[in-house]
Amino acid sequence: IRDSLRGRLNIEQNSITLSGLDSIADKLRDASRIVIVACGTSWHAGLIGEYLIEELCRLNVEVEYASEYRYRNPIVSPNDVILAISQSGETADTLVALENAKQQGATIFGIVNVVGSSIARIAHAGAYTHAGPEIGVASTKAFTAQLAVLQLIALKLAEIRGSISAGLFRTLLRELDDVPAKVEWILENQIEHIKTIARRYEDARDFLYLGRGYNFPIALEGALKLKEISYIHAEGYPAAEMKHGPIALVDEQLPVVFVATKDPYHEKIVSNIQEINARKGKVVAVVTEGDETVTDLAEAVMVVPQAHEIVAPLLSVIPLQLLAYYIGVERGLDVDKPRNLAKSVTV
Ligand code: F1P
Repeated sequence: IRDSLRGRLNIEQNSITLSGLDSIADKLRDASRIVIVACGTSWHAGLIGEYLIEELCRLNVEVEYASEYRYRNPIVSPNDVILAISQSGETADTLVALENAKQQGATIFGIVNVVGSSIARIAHAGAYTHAGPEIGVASTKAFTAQLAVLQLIALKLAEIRGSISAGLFRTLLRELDDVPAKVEWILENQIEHIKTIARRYEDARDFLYLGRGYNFPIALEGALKLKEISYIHAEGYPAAEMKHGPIALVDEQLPVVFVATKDPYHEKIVSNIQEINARKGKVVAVVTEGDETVTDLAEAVMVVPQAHEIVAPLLSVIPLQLLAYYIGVERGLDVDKPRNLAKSVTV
């Protein structure tokens, strides 16, 4: 995260430097919509990108699985700006989706980690995530770096389009600058505790992950990490969708992980937790430091420092990545090389 922000976030000057974005500023000012195209973890980052850009820039955003976008017949116009997100920059589905959109005149902006990769080359402009090489197959630090870059893009775009107040811009810049230290706090203070939680749930057959607003894509990502690293079936859902189906799964065997950091909908999440408790599900929650509202309702809580709700996903995903990792370790699995997964899905 620190490397993704370095040289781009200028606190003294109260500004953001993203030369790739500057080069397509005219396109972005006039764009009627942005389409985000990605796969897997990168698609989850894209969902947060949608929430950020729609909230801060009041610009229509669609998020597409590249693996579907390439096979259907989407409407693409020369006014579209496509944000392509990919850790490897080589994912075949994303590459083909972009080639199709480019042929139809869309402008492609790449958010990739690997310098000179195929997606970086096909893009008209872009911003590298600078997350360094991922050692493991499952995307983890690439995800947080993607979120950091998306935050910068949304803020810069909001500035270009004049859709953000000077006060909120300044607040979010400072909040972003504080994120690396807060992540360090989580790593220093939560790991031993998360290991204990992992031991308690390593035998579970299924997990449910729930979140609302910015925490919904984090719930999806938490579930995906658990599937990838621990081979435990896990589903991520918007918290309010629970009553439209998944609640039928809840019994005393099921751990339900809530991403329950403080935000404007906190009371709603608390009542969702009570609904799970009433059905004897095992509640695990990611909560904000100092917030006690969930403590007595959960079997276990993982704590993250306070942050503005727009920036909070960068923090709340870390305990979920650690939980998946330590459950995988407890189960004796090779967490860096999960079975059946490839670092770059090039076919
Ligand atoms: C997309 C992705 C990863 C996942 C795994 C398989 O890759 O689905 O999110 O963790 O490595 O590929 P990319 O386009 O972001 O490189």
